[in-house]
Amino acid sequence: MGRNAVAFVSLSLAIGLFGCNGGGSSGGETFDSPSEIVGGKELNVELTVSEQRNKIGDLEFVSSVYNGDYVAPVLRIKPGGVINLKLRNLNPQQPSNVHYHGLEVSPQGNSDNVFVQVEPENCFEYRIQIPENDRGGMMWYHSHMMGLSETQVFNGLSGGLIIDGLQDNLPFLKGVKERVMILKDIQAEADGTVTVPDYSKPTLRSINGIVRPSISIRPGETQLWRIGNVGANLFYNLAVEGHDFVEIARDGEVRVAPLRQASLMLPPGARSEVLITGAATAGTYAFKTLAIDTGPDGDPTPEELMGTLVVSGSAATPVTVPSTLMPSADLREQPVTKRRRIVFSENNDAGLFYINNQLYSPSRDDVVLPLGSLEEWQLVNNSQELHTFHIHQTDFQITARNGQPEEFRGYQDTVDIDVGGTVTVLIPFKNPVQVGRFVFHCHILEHEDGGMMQNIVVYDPANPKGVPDDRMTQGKVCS
Ligand SMILES: [Cu+2]
Repeated sequence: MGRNAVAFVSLSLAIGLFGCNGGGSSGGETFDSPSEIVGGKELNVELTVSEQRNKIGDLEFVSSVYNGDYVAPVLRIKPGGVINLKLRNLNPQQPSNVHYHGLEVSPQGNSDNVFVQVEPENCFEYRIQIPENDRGGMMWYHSHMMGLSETQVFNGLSGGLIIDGLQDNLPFLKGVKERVMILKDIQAEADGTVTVPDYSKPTLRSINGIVRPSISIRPGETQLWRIGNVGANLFYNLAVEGHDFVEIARDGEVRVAPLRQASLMLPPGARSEVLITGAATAGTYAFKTLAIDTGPDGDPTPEELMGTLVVSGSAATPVTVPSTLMPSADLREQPVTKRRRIVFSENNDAGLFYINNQLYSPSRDDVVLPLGSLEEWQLVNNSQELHTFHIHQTDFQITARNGQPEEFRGYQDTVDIDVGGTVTVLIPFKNPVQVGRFVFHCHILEHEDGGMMQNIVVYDPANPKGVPDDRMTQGKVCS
């Protein structure tokens, strides 16, 4: 939080203001999947950014979105495939760009280059080469426009991206019903305009743009929920009354072993792929995001109803989940090449957010390291609110939280750091596609835009001058 640190309006008032459809614990619209653009080894897609009127629940608003819809299309691609994405920016006021969150792809040129700036009326053609060895999972794409990320993602410039293959690699998932869930929230002024969120006011959360959907499942039926927190700032802590989640992938990375959880914490930017099995007893069960203590300076995050799980129909046989999923290399067995301390702090009143006491500068390279490194970073939260560390072009392994060792569960690309706490991570920089200049930052986008981001350069020791400066990459007038 950094603006308008005012006490939160009560949830009942929030519901009253929005006049949420369904108006209570159930009776909302039926769950529906987001639209998809499905590619095989090649995905050719055009995303047009423009201001459009949309309606979520009873809230009508005009915001900057992809292809006319508040819920952008989910992109599907196979491992080894190529995404050819043409971004057409018809927003008359703001430049934009696209970041491919979670992908271990090149940060250079027209690949996943966050320094790209596509001015109004201009176009840019991205080419993203998906690794052949990707094991499948849920990623996402969103605007990463410096200083405007919060505004643009909050308006609607974010969507899901699924790399196929999870079901092939985990055969027990064959025949399991899949539900993609895109989580976002929106607020609008009285005239329907959308700017930046103010969490002292109510915000309207939705799943695939549906407010409090009812989600059906049979007793004993196991479903795969692929959940992405693709909003600008908010945390989610999801729970379904009477049900557990069995997490099989985090941030698009298959877990070493399944992890049963009563609630599922999703910091901004995080994804989780979970199995849920319908209760033996038919009925309706509340699907909530639980209250989260984001710290004295954090955004209010009260408990809210997200939807309703409706258990009905003939009984099904639950899927048996094996005790191990897919092996991954435990990075603790490899030598660390360098240790760093990355401190998150802020001047909350001024809305300024720092990493190692510095505000972001695109012209300054903060971390420079050779390809082949395995670094250990201690992430330190020296502020009075949660922060969420995210790094581009790689995943990391958590080894400790607040000084306590963590069991190895697999890799991820996003992690929250407790107020006054620490998280220790091992980050591999061993894949030649990582060579280039990219960023790490807090994924609370208000904080990223407010300075909590740094540049990192990975160079090839055999060619130390071989990192091109892509920081002035521009779009062209659309043809
Ligand atoms: Cu932050």
